[in-house]
Amino acid sequence: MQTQGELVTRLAAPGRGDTHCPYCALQCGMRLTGTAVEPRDFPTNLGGLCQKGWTAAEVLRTPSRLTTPLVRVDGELRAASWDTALDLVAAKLARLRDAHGADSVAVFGGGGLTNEKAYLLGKFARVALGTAQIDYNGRFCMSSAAAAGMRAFGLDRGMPFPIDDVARSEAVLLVGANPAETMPPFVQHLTGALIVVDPRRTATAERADLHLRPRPGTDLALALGILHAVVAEGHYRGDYAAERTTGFEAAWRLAAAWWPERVERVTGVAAGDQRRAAALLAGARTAHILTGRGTEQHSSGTDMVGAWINLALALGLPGTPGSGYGCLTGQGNGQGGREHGQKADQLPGYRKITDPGARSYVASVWGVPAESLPGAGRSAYELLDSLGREGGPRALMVFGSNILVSAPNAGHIAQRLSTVDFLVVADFVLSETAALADVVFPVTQWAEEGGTMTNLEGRVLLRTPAVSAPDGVRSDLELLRALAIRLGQPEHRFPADPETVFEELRSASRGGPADYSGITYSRLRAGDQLHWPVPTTDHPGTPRMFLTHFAHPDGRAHFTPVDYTGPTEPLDDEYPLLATTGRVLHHYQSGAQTRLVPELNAASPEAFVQVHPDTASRAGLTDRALARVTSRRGSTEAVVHYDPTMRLDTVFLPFHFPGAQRANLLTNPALDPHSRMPEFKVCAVRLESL
Ligand SMILES: Nc1nc2c(c(=O)[nH]1)N[C@H]1C(S)=C(S)[C@@H](COP(=O)(O)OP(=O)(O)OC[C@H]3O[C@@H](n4cnc5c(=O)[nH]c(N)nc54)[C@H](O)[C@@H]3O)O[C@H]1N2
Ligand SMILES: Nc1nc2c(c(=O)[nH]1)N[C@H]1C(S)=C(S)[C@@H](COP(=O)(O)OP(=O)(O)OC[C@H]3O[C@@H](n4cnc5c(=O)[nH]c(N)nc54)[C@H](O)[C@@H]3O)O[C@H]1N2
Ligand code: SF4
Ligand SMILES: [Mo]
Repeated sequence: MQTQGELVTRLAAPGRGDTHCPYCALQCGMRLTGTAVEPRDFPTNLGGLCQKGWTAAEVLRTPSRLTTPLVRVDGELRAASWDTALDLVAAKLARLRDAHGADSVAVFGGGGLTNEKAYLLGKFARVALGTAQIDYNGRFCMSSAAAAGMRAFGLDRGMPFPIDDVARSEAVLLVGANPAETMPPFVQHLTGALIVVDPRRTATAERADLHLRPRPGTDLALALGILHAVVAEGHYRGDYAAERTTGFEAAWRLAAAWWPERVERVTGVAAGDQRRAAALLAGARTAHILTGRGTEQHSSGTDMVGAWINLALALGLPGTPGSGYGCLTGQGNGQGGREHGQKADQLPGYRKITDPGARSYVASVWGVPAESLPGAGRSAYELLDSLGREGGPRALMVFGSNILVSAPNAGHIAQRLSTVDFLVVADFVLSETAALADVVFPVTQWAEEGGTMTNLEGRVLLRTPAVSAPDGVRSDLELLRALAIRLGQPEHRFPADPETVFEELRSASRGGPADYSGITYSRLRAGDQLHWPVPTTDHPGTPRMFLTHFAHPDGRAHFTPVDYTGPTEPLDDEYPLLATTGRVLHHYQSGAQTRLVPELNAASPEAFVQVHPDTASRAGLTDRALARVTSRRGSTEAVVHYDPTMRLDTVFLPFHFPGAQRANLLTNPALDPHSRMPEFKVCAVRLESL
């Protein structure tokens, strides 16, 4: 076994042009020479890149790049100077605040923002605007895994171990994740026995030793079935449970009723396969259970992840060297973006905004009275749903999200957005959401600016500017500073230099669960590999957490009693099929960036519905025909893709496409009670020919 000390590796200090991919949480190392991309060795990608990474520089020089602020005049967006746009926005926001109170202005952030941006955005909302109404797209992403991790371990760091532990693992159970398309270089780390849980036969499932194909929305029952098999076959690690956990008995009382044959009837996964999965995991000397959005984006997502964590605890994996449970965080800064205060209930360092000690500490760093800080605000969907309503916000500022395409029940959200008095969007391209705005600010992109990102392993890395920005654009930090000053804030309170902002973030996070106080730009420039927490500048970082104790006050991990309830929406004659949604290799999220890259667009030009040929022909549809897919909330158009490996009861749609092709016109905004995550991964639909 390696000790923490030996694990702290030092990479070669980054050289000129060295940066990281703008997209997902793998944060693959790359080098930009001019605008040509080359892969670079980094522990997550080991010299590999996916096609999105290879073509990432295209978005830097896209003809669609915004280079001047836009202001809506007589219904049309027209070019304006920075001063005009800034003065207009500040005056409008101040008027709304004076007339209707601070909560009349809302802020929506993103998990792609650097730590510095996420931190300053949270501070801008609470201090410059004084609003409680801030949340972000991470609520739509890994929030159920975060809530389940908090409940089980007392702390949420997506992977509490470095990625090379996965590479050495003898068995990996991947639940609702398709890294062969969503993080291709990650697949190099899957070298042991692989079990994949996915209703579809994905490119990842193709590589598996065992593919379990549950009906969408039934994972919780499946996890209980495998736990049942683990206990029934004598693989339960009672010694580990006694020493390191609490609560097994209560969790087992519920799981005991879910023997594999009963689970088979609910999930469609053969009892024998459940037992094989249990035996494979139990027989491995080291094993990992990793979850993705497929098992998290449900109205019972927190309990679903809780059920997989219970299984991991019964097998003795969390906090055991070489083994563990982790969530595959998705966005570039999906981890850091959930730690520094752009969440409705949060202050920097992963502190709670409702905790009086946290409030007074952070207020002292910010130089404001603790009483002036607002309380917790609404969660992302609830915030968007409240726009323009009695008591809801009348203005919205968006940084790093394209909600018109990516929010659930998108038709309804478009209607709510149309009722606000004032919509402000910062972006580098005219996303579908930006196109609706009253004011659009053109900002710098990844390779043009500095800042830190925290990848899916909790590893903090530094991006330094690799190319210069076009004339006319400013960074998000400069934009926030300019607005804050116009809103009456002292200049020193809103620095725009990333390193200065990071210095403040270090202080604000000191002593919090996500403690960054020992991280400095100079350590990162020297190539240090720093997984948080890093409480002092000579601390080596914490690649592996929980080795001696979990973060609950009793030092133990907690089993959670969870039971199967199933998806919110019933199937009936009108809506007889289950629709699930997700990603394809060539597009990123709402597609705002990747739809501008010709090579990616050519590979994946339009929305499709992946369906079993028999299911399609029952609806009168042939391969490549145009279909209408309809749910209780709306209809979308998609080209039929026959796939004989699909379940007969399930169709799949990617959510990357705009307008009438939006998968989110269908999705159900039923929210998980703990994480407030919407049920993106299952809703009832019918198929028709168009
Ligand atoms: N190419 C590409 N890569 C990306 C992104 C992107 O947009 N495009 N986005 C990044 C981000 S932000 C994220 S969050 C990650 C997401 O990465 P993943 O979690 O890998 O992506 P998804 O495609 O959303 O969902 C994974 C799988 O869940 C399955 N699934 C659907 N319903 C269920 C269910 O009920 N149970 C189970 N077990 N599985 C189910 C789907 O069939 C799908 O194959 O990807 C990151 N990487
Ligand atoms: N049906 C369905 N819907 C889903 C999902 C699903 O699986 N199914 N997944 C959900 C998940 S996991 C996620 S993460 C969300 C993601 O969906 P979105 O939140 O829409 O994410 P992006 O498409 O990445 O939008 C980012 C926008 O911000 C801009 N941008 C990028 N970086 C910056 C920056 O640094 N500053 C500023 N100001 N702008 C920037 C980009 O150009 C783009 O317009 O979608 C969710 N929606
Ligand atoms: S896997 Fe993710 S980080 Fe790596 S190149 Fe592809 S999109 Fe970029
Ligand atoms: Mo995500």
